[in-house]
Amino acid sequence: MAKKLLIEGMSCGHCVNHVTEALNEMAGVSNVKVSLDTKSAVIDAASDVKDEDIKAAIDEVGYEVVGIEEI
Ligand SMILES: [Cu+2]
Repeated sequence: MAKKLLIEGMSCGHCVNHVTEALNEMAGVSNVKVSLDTKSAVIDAASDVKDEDIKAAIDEVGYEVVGIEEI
């Protein structure tokens, strides 16, 4: 399913790359598109990908997921 992640802490293209890589490394996550303008990411997540695991992966690279919406 498609999900939109609201992410705090990104300030430049490097941040976008860090977040993009962290999401791409997750099993079951594909079609990662991270936007600095809207401080968000859109991903396709397999049904067994847990929101808490997404939050942990983003936290690990230094950013914070403040919201996850199904879209
Ligand atoms: Cu940056």
